[in-house]
Amino acid sequence: MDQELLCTVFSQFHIEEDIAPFGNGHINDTYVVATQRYILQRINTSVFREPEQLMENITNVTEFLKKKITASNGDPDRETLTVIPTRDGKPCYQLDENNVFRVYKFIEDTITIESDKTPEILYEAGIGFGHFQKMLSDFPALQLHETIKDFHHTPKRIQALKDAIRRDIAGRADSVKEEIAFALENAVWADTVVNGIADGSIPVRVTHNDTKINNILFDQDTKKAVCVIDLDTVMPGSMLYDFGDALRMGASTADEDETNLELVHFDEAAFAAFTKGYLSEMRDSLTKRELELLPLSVKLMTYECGVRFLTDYLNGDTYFKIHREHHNLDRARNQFKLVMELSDKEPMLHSLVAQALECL
Ligand code: ADP
Ligand code: GN1
Ligand code: MG
Repeated sequence: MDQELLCTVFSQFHIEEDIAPFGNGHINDTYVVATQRYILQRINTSVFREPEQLMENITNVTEFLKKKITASNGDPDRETLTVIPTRDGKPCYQLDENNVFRVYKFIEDTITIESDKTPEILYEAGIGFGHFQKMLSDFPALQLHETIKDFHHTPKRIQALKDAIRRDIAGRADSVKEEIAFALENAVWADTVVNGIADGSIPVRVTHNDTKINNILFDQDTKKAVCVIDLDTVMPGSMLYDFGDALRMGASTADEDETNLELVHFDEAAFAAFTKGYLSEMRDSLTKRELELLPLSVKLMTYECGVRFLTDYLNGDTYFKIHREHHNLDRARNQFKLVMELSDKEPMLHSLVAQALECL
């Protein structure tokens, strides 16, 4: 976007300059000006249709977290996001229908991890997401707006795939018969979590719903998890979505974009490390059923993501940003390779969960 326009947008936010007298000079008048860095984000309004509801969720959740962080002697400006309101007190600035902006305080001295996922980082990420969920365990989940309806409703994602196959807008269905067959054959266990939520055997909690490891800021020196970010999809859901989605990417030996499937494997050591960190925060809150379903949740979220990529490919790449022609197909294949491995590894993952519980 144009720099001048960005400056105009930024000037709509309530930014306080801190200017104070400084030093003991006898001649000049000396002041120190404290400056703070900020994050300015344009909200993707084609994905998030109700940005005001989305910002209401984020404001409520971060204010709730700030109280908890302060009560435990943490730093509320560092351990959760700080929404900077506009000059007229709104949580976002609407330039026009498609240009809605928000500002957060920049959290300094942190890094995000893209591909360098060591077991130590996975352990810290488990603590980070587990702690986030634990702090929100008494937030009234049903007060949150559903910012994307049925976001992790896997059967509806399968239905969307079937609709895309039937419409075949981009004329690609014939060329991906194998991937379509894989997706539809595996659909049998895909309703486990939504059914559990519907019959009450899986509790509804506040969930993040997009727990990529790069949605945690880590301290640049200690590499400890500092802050969970990217709160656009915070909604009522199951913790299984967050656990599974974090390991979908976190425990893959390759990036989601990797096309050489020989390099794509599910790494049990990464799973064990994340699980230990996550359960160190959440073990006392989880039900027996949730614990039982941890291994399946990883396969489920990986499968669901593969289905979403394949659907977008069939729809002519309208949702996920792509950087090359068959990018979404490559991503779907990558995810399905992991699903195949995860089916074989499920018994092993159960024993790793049991081991993690024993160690706590
Ligand atoms: P997206 O939804 O596009 O993934 P994010 O909200 O995750 O957007 O932000 C993108 C990147 O911006 C993050 O990966 C992180 O590097 C950086 N970032 C976001 N918020 C902050 C913040 N408050 N302080 C420092 N860096 C941030
Ligand atoms: C999107 O925005 P980002 O990259 O954090 C998507 C996730 C997918 C992910 C796949 C709102 O996340 O659900 O798992 O891509 N977010 C949304 O990489 O659809
Ligand atoms: Mg992000």
